Amino acid sequence: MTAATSNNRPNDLSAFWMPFTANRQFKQTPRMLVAAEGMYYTTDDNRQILDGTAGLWCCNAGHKRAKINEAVRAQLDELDYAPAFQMGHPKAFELATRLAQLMPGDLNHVFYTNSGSESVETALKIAIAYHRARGEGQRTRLIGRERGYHGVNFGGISVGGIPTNRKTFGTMLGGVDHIRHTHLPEENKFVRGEPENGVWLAEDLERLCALHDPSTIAAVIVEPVAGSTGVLIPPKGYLKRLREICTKHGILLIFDEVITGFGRIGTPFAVDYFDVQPDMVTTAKGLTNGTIPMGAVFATDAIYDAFMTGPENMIELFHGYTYSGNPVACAAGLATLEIYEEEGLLTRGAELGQYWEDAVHSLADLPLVKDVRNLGLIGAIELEGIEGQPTKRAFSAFLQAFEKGILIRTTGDIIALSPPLIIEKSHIDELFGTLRDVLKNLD
Ligand code: PXG
Repeated sequence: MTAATSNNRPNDLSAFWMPFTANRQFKQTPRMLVAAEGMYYTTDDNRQILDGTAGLWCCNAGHKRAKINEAVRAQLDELDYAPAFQMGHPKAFELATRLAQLMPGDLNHVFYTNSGSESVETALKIAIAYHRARGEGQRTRLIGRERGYHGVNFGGISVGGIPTNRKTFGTMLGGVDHIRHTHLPEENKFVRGEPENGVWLAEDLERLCALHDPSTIAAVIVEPVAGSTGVLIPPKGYLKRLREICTKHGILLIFDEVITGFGRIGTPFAVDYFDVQPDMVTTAKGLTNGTIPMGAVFATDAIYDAFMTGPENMIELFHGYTYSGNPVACAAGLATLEIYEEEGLLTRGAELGQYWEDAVHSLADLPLVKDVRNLGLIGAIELEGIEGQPTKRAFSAFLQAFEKGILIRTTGDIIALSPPLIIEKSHIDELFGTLRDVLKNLD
């Protein structure tokens, strides 16, 4: 096997089993990124690719940010690693305090993880343990939603609702059920922003409460805006109604903000945008601008306090990761938050939102476009699939877009866009100009 240098195409691609990738197809015609700066990636054949997806929804401040890089370098020289259990280091506390200040309401406690998937597992476990700590140990059921994405671990795929991510992996966690998804393709076609129709979809939670008895349900987890499934914007009032039903039945509400967190929809969190206060929030991605893996679960005072009982020498929650609050990740997180604040990035999506919305919807006239959706700096273009060959048309758009110099994401026959929040109007023009060219000529 030949060793690769960062700028040369490796001779052997077989050892790396690539995640969520058509390995055989990719390895026949690899697409390699070797550098990135600002809004652009550089390929190994030295082409500039406009990043329409912020990596995988994570590089919200754009690429190669000097402040983050310097903070990481300095941290490695000062304290590379500190044990995470029964020991601390200053930056973990400093970052948690800053995060808690950024998050509205009384979501004042932060549990560190290394990814969105781990944040989800952590929140689900805390939910069940919280009820038990309060003497409601019968509350063990977890409710997710059809088409939901909550990462790839067993808890996450159990509450998740994307069939391909579940069907080959056995029987899942017990005691999980799903409310229906929020997509109304006929009523809400080509809607700009939040659809007017569909608040009633939240009542589906009452159906599951009646079926299971609400006193057996620990938590409901939803993405405020469903991302991975192809961007589904919640109908107006829907999340508020979910909150009301959860509160009425003593069920915890968890917002999975792995995508919506850190400015994606024009406010720091979806909690701000929708003005709904969940009991826990899961995050990752934008927390460190994608540089060093890190996630964080936010919990309310009430949840944290419920665990702070019993003998003080006892561990209150038997959960955590070797890398929970890793010093290098904390340094990256602190520097990232500084950039967000200095550059006003967490509200930039609101300033640019109208321009972005007009650009996304400018594609609605193309014959293959079946629906267009948007919120903040998220956009989705749903294509007519090719009969009997789902995903093929959108993937071919992805390949052509990459050839023409833009990076987009596809899921099924839906194109999802989520650029770095530093995007300028000229980049939006470039992105949608190129995408129109691609879609116009697509088979
Ligand atoms: N929850 C949500 C809502 C997510 O979107 C995860 C959990 C899992 O995060 P990790 O860090 O474990 O991957 C995610 C991840 C896409 C795409 O293109 C979306 C994700 C990941 C990769 C690609 O839609 N979301």
